[in-house]
Amino acid sequence: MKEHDTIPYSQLPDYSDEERIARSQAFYEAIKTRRSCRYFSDEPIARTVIENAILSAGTAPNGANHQPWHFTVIESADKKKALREAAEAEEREFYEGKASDEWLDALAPLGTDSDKPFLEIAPYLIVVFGQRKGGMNPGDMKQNYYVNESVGIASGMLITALHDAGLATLTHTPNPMKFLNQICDRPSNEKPMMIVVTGKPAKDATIPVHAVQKKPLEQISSWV
Ligand code: IYR
Repeated sequence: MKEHDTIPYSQLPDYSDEERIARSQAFYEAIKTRRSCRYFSDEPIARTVIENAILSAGTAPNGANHQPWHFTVIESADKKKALREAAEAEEREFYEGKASDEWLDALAPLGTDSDKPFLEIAPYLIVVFGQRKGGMNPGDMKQNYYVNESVGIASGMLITALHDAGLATLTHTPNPMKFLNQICDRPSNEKPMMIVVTGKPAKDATIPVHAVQKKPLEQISSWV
């Protein structure tokens, strides 16, 4: 097959409207139980689950199909410790000065602070990188396009796949997070976008009530 050939798009099942409504409803029921979790169990999780979720993320729509992402899964205790130390140092600066009062007020209902024990407790920290340069093939150094959008969508799909496998996640974004390149041994043209902390919730995990309130359909959509 050559680069410009086409193949039929024939993989979508032809559901009835009724089936589509039932399936979309069931999906909503499942995804609305997703929460950002800040209390993890250290129970191990099979590596294949994470690999499958990354494969799912890798199917995301993206610029020119360059697939401008890389996922580093941190499982070693030493690396987790190094990441926690670096992230907490940034977070201390954030909470103790860098963040505006308005920002701190907005975070108050979540009860977050600079202490991030989950970074050492959770079995996996998936660090998501966006590649400014790359292309389809290993070694390519072509310009990539819509990197933020592409990696944002892929990260959403990663989180959705992990949730579907019954795992809790937290998107964690210390700022700045360039230290992740060194910990993950990634080149400097890759931009760390977020850490997806992954595992089972701790037995006594709680979530802030603030996080449960979702905007109703009328507020988040309009039909024209
Ligand atoms: N990165 C910090 C602060 C933080 C910022 C936002 I916006 C949040 O929704 C949550 C936290 C932290 O992780 O504590």
